[in-house]
Amino acid sequence: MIVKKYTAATETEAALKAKEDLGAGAVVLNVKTIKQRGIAKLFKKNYVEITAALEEKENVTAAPEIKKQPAPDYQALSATTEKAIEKKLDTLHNLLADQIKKNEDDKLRTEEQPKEQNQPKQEEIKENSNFKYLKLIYNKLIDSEVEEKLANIIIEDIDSSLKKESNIDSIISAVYQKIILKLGEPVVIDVSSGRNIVFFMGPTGVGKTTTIAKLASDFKLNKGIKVAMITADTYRIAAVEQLNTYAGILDIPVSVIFSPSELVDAVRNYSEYDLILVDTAGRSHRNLEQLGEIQELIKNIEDAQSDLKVEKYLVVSATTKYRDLINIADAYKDIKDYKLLFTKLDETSAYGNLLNLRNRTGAPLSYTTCGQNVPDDIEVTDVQGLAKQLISGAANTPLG
Ligand SMILES: Nc1nc2c(ncn2[C@@H]2O[C@H](COP(=O)(O)OP(=O)(O)OP(=O)(O)O)[C@@H](O)[C@H]2O)c(=O)[nH]1
Ligand SMILES: [Mg+2]
Repeated sequence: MIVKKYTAATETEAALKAKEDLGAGAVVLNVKTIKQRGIAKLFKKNYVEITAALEEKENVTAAPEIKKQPAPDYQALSATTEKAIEKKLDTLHNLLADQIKKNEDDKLRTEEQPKEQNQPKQEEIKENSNFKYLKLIYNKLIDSEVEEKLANIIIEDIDSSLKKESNIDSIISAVYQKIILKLGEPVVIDVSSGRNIVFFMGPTGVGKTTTIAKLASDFKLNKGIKVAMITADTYRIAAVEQLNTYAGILDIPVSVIFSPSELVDAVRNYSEYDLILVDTAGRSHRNLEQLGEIQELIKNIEDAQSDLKVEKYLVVSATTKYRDLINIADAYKDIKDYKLLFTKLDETSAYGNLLNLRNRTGAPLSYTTCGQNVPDDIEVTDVQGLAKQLISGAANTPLG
């Protein structure tokens, strides 16, 4: 893993610098505003410092003995970033420290009982402090509903890269950074380099239409982009009315289409618009015929070879069981290059599924929504916040 710091006037500029230097795979670990102090305040502006990281490709053919040596990049990482990250993780540290103390107290209490006295203390011998902390963090990840296999991989990776008897701060930092790299940088709608048509697909009732309304509002009112909407959801009268209502409030045109060929015509009529948001009817992942219709819609537009960039978002609810999410993702696997958009984060306290599905599909995260309010309850996935929540176990305070 390569970790470096970049400074610039804004977070976006600093992130761009990181991407130029480390490549598109770079992810932001931490953002800090550096305020000028004393007399410098008069002459210099505040600036932003970001810490970015790039996970190097794992060498599949590497001989096993490489593992024996401490990874040099990890050492560099601790030195350069620990301070900033430790600060951010203060709360987490306290929480884990409390938990450890509680575990130790419990252990002492158990040991005081005469029955236990004769038993060999094998566990204690085995448990060096790294093991103890990692076990605790592992339990927190499981509590956050990170799938067991993935939690094991994360913990084993960290374990092999740690110095013996590392302190809790560097262990938390290492896990935090690993999770951020696994979550990756969110990918969102970008109209800066040309016109976009964006398809929203996914199971019934997850919040596709509501999310479209939130995004339409943000792009039109906050970013001044010309937005149009199309709905292919003609299965329910109420669905068209729902989108029409939002369109009316936002003063955005909306077309209703009944077939893939009508979509091409509707898009042609919107040649003046920079962003076209397409709502599709909720599809059961068990109904492959309906899924085929969505594929056809997208293919028709891709084949039409207009100047439009075609983007796809698979909208899923954070409250859905992981096993069902896997089935949903499998059903959509023929639709290439989609992004994952998680809704209803306000209705769950365990965010493991975001990491699980991101890891399983390889599709980037994008936005998350955390309530029914249009336009407010949406944000670009807060990867840092999410990583912290995952390490501290099921969330007490929801994200967003
Ligand atoms: N709590 C919560 N509710 C949400 C969120 N997003 C949408 N909803 C609600 O979920 C319900 C369904 O939302 P829709 O936008 O109609 O969902 P859809 O995916 O378009 O549904 P279909 O078109 O029927 O497939 C509505 O009551 C929304 O207000 C969210 O982030 N949190
Ligand atoms: Mg809908």
